[in-house]
Amino acid sequence: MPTPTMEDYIEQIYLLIETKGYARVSAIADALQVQPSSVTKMVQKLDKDEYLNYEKYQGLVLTPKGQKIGKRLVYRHDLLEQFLRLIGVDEENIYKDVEGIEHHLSWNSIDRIGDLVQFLEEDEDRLNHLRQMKRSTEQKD
Ligand SMILES: [Mn+2]
Repeated sequence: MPTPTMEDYIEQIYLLIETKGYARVSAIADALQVQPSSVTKMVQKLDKDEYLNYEKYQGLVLTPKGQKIGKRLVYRHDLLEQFLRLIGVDEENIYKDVEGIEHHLSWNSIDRIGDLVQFLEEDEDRLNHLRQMKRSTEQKD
């Protein structure tokens, strides 16, 4: 299993490849706000662990194993954002909160949150009820 840091890299590399078609060391460094030298180091480790193939000056490609986990990590991030948004968390907190929790939940919890998101979205009344609760809680604060 990849560590949280490895997960962040695989997630960003997958996103970059999905949106731009390629992932350069400099773009990964920007996305994760780390030094390019740290990216090179981690990319070499991810290559060794068979998540990707890295050729200096030629860029990198995810292996099928890297693609599979990358897809799940991006799904998990998006699901958690969707969940926090649905329950009424303020927009300014959503990204940071997801980055803080995403590595620390089991896939079991992710799946149950997925069910809950579906449950809330299925019926407008459920969401309205929740929004009403939010309003009355905020009035008390
Ligand atoms: Mn993330």
